Amino acid sequence: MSRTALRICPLCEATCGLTLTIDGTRVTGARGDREDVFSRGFICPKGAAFPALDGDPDRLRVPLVRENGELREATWEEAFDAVAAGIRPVVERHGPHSVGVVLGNPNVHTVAGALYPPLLLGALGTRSVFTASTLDQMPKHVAGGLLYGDAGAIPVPDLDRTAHLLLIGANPLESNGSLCTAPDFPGRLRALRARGGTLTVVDPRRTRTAELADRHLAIRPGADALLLAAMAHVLLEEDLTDLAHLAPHVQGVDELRDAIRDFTPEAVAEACDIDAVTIRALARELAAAPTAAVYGRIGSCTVPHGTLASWLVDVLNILTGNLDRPGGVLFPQAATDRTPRPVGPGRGFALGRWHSRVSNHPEAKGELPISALAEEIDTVTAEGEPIRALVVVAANPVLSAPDGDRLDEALDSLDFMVGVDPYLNETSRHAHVVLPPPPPSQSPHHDFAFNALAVRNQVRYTRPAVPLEPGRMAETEILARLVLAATGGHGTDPAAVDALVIEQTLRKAVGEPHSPVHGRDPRELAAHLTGENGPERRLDMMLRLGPYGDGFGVRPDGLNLDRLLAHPHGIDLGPLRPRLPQRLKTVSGRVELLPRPIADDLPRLREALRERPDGLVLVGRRHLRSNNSWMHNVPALTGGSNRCTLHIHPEDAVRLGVRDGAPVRVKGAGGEVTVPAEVTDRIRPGVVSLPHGWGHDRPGTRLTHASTTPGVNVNQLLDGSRLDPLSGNAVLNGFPVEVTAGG
Ligand SMILES: Nc1nc2c(c(=O)[nH]1)N[C@H]1C(S)=C(S)[C@@H](COP(=O)(O)OP(=O)(O)OC[C@H]3O[C@@H](n4cnc5c(=O)[nH]c(N)nc54)[C@H](O)[C@@H]3O)O[C@H]1N2
Ligand SMILES: Nc1nc2c(c(=O)[nH]1)N[C@H]1C(S)=C(S)[C@@H](COP(=O)(O)OP(=O)(O)OC[C@H]3O[C@@H](n4cnc5c(=O)[nH]c(N)nc54)[C@H](O)[C@@H]3O)O[C@H]1N2
Ligand code: SF4
Ligand SMILES: [Mo]
Repeated sequence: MSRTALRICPLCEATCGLTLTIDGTRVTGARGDREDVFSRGFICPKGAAFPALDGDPDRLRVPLVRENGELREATWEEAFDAVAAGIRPVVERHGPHSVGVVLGNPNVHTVAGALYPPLLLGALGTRSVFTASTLDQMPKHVAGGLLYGDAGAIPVPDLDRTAHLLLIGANPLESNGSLCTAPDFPGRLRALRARGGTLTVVDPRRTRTAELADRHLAIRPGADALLLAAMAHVLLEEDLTDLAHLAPHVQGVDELRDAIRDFTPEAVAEACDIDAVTIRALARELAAAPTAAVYGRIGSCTVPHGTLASWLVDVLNILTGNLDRPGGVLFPQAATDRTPRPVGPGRGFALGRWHSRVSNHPEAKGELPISALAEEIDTVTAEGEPIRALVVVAANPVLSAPDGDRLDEALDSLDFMVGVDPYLNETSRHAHVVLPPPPPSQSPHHDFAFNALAVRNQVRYTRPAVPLEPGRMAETEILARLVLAATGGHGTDPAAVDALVIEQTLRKAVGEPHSPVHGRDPRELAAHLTGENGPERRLDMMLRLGPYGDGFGVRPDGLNLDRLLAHPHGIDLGPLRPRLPQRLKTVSGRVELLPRPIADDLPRLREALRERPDGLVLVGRRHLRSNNSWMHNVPALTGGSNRCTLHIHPEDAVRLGVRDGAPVRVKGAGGEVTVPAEVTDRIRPGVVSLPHGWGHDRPGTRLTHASTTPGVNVNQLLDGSRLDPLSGNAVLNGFPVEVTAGG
C-alpha cells in the first residue's frame, strides 16, 4: 500500500515542493508538486534522488559516544549525559569563549537549524562562533549592514519582471540559485530572454548559465570589484545615474564619485582582461535598460575584494534607480519576519566589535572567520584561552574550509567535541559524541531563511512525511536538549526551551507600540497558540506576529499555523513590493552609499589595479548532482560528468605537457593534491578549476560509496591566510596554484 505526502525539498535554496511516494515508512519516489504555489512542479536530479538520500543506509540511526578512544552506539540519555559532562567543566574552568560553535550550511535548510542555534549562542555567551557564512556570503551581509544598517538586508533580483540581468560569479544552472530563491531558475532565465530581456554573465568559465546569455565575459578571477567600480565610474562620469524614487533616501553620491574617480574603464581593463569599450557598454546598457538587476554570488564573494564587490553590486543597482523597484532588486517580506517597525533611524551596523585571539581578525555579524578555526584551537597565546570544546551542528569544515589537515589535527586535540550530523564523516569522526538527526522525510520543513530571499513572497509548511522511526529523536528536540546540556540545564524537559522563547517573545511584543498585540496579556496570547509541539507553536507565534499575521485576532483574515496547514501547497503572498525607507536601519535613516569601512578598503583595491598573476589561479565549480561535501554517498548522484577533475584550458595543457585524463599535481600554499586533468576550452586560459566537497579518503568515516571514488580536497591547497579583510570571508576563488603533469 503506497501513499503520497508533500515535502519541501531541503537540498538547495530553490525550495521546490515535492510529492513523495511512501511505502510503509520508506520513501520510494519523489516528483515535483505541480500545485506548489511557488515551484509549480519543478524538480531537479537531486530532488528526484530524495528517496536514495533519505534512505541512505550509512545514515546514523542512534547516537555514538566515544569510549576508550572508540565510537560506540549509545542511548540518547548516555549521549546527552556525555555532552553535559564534556562541556560544562570546560566552561566553568576556562570561560565561555573556550567553547566554540561551528554551524554549517544545512542549518538554513532545517526548522531545527533556524530555531535553536541562536539560543545556544545566546546561552553560552561565547565569541568563538564560526559558520559556513565566512566560506560563502559574509561579504553580502557586511555590504547590506553598511549600506542599509541591517546585515540581513540583502535585496534579490526581481527575476520574473526584470528586463536586464547582469550575473556576476553565479552559475544557477548548476547551483539552482543562491541568495535568490527561485525554483526553476533556468526556466526563469529562459523566460527573461523570451520576453526580450537581456542576460549578461561574468565568469572565468563558460558555464551552462553563460551559454544561455546574450553576452559572456570571461573575467580574470578576483577582478570583479574593479570591473564594477569602473562601471559605477562610467555612470557617474557620463551622467547616466538616475536615483529616481531613491533620491530622498540616499546619501553620499558625491563622496562616492570622488572615491572611485581613478577606477576608469581604461585603468581596470588589463587587470580584468575586459576591454574598456566593453566596460563602458556594460554601464550604458545597465543605465538604458527600462529595469535592470545586478546580482553577484560565490564568484564575487569568495575573493580578496568580496565585500567591495558586493557593495558595488548594490551601488550599481542604486545609481540606476533599480533598488527597491519592480524589475530591479527588492527586499522580500517573509511571513515569519518580525513585525515591521516604524520608519526612522536605526542602530546601524558595527564591524569589529571584538577580534579573534590569534590573528586579530575582526568579528562580522558576531562571527569569526572559519578560516581561523584551526588556529583558535591549536595556538596558545597570552591573549586568552584557546578553544577546548567544540559544538558542531551540520558542518563539515574538514572538507569545506581551508587546510583540512591542520583542522583534523586541531579537532583531535580538543578536550571535547559534539557533532549533530547524520553521517560519520571527515569532521564528525573527531567527535566524542555524535547526535544523528532523522532523515528529512521524518522532519518538518519551513524555509525561515530562504523565504526572506525569495523572488516571490510565499509561505509553505510541511509536517514530517513519515512518523519518527522508533529510537529516533527529532532534530528540534536534539538541539533543544543540546542547548540545555551545554548551558547547565541538563535534565530539564526540552519543551521548556520553547515555552521560554514564547514567553519572552510575547512579553516583548506586548510592550512594543507598533505590535498588533501591544498592551495585551502574554499568557492569554500564548494560550491561543496551536501546533503539535514546541517548534510548531513557535512557528504559529511568528506567523501571527509577522507582517501577514492575524495579530492574535486583530486581523481575522491574517496568517496563523492552522490557516497554513489548510493550504498544503502553500500560500502565495504576491510579487515583491518596494519596502524603503521602512527597511533601513542605518543611524542616518538613509542608504549610506559610501560607508567608512568601505572607503578605508578602497586603497587596497587601487593596489589591485597593478596586480597581474604570472602563474595559474584556481576557481571552483559546482555540479547539478552534487551539493557541497555531503552528497557523494549516493550512487545516483555521482559518476558521469560529476567528477573531481582539474579543468584546464588546451593552451595551458599544451604548455605544461598535461594530457586529458592523465594525473596532474596541483600545489598551493596549504598543500598539494593529485587529480585527473580534464582539458576543456570551457575555462579561460590562466585559470584551472576543481570542485569542492571531495576528499573522502580519510579513515574512520562511514561513507561506503563516497569512499570508493573519494576525489581530492581542493581546500587543502589553501592555508587559511587568504581572507577578505572586511568580512573575514575565505578566498576560495582565484588563488595561485602550480600545476605539473604527472602524479
Ligand atoms: N573551495 C571551495 N570551498 C567551499 C565552497 C566553494 O565554492 N569552494 N563553498 C562554500 C560554501 S558556499 C558553503 S555553504 C560551505 C558549506 O560548508 P559546510 O556547511 O561545512 O558543508 P556541507 O557539505 O554543507 O556539510 C554539512 C554537514 O551537514 C550534514 N547534514 C546534512 N543534512 C543535515 C541535517 O539535516 N541536519 C544536520 N544536523 N546535519 C546535516 C552533512 O552530513 C555534513 O556533514 O562550503 C564552502 N566551501
Ligand atoms: N548543485 C549544487 N547546487 C548548490 C551547491 C552545490 O554544491 N551544488 N551549493 C549550494 C550553496 S551552499 C551555494 S552558496 C550556492 C552557490 O551558488 P552559485 O554562486 O551559483 O555557485 P557556483 O556554481 O559556485 O558559481 C560560482 C561561479 O563563479 C565563477 N567564478 C569563480 N571565480 C570568479 C571570479 O573571480 N569572478 C567571477 N565573476 N566569477 C568567478 C565560477 O566559475 C562559478 O561558475 O549553490 C548552492 N547550490
Ligand atoms: S532545485 Fe533544489 S530544491 Fe529543487 S528539487 Fe532540486 S535540489 Fe531540491
Ligand atoms: Mo553556500
